[in-house]
Amino acid sequence: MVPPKVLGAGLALTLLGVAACGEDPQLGLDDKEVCLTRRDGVRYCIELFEASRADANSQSAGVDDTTAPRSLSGRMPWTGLTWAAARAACELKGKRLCDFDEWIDACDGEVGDGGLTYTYGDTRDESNATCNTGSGAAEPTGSREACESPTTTMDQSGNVWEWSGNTMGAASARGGGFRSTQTHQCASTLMDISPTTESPEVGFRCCRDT
Ligand SMILES: [Ca+2]
Ligand SMILES: [Ca+2]
Repeated sequence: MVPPKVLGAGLALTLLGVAACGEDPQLGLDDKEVCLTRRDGVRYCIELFEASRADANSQSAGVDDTTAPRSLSGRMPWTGLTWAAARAACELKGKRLCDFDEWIDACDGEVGDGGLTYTYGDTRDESNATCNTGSGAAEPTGSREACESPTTTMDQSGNVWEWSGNTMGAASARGGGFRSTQTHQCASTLMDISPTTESPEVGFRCCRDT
């Protein structure tokens, strides 16, 4: 039998190894992301959670607009900012917004045109229990465990719409929000919204090149 203190040392080394990559000095937690293959064969990483301010928690979206956003569970998402402000926020940590195909394929689980209709499946959940799609307010990131895509991203359907695209021409808000009982498909785009709109229903998540 292995002595407990040896097991403890091994665990400590493992945790150190994980924490060494992108450790946040304020929270001591790493951003959560998954790295996938894009349609052109290039690898990229997309954050698992909608972005939240560095000082957000489960009750408050925070007020710190100048520190890099986080991608963590249990934090109220950062909303009410323009597409350009969302892109700038991602750039604070060397990331960018997700491009159309990156965002969609992470949501639908299949590289290319195919994939799930909603992040949780092909049939719309009329109970609105799977994702936050039939309520009056945003929820902390990752609140609905079943609102998970095949690639393990959370809340791509519902909760808050997410700014995507890295040029003004490609700017769009995707995936539906907390009021979107019908339009929370992976391919859903918020119509009639200018990139300069600041809406409490629109947030973002960041991507990066590998
Ligand atoms: Ca796809
Ligand atoms: Ca969302």
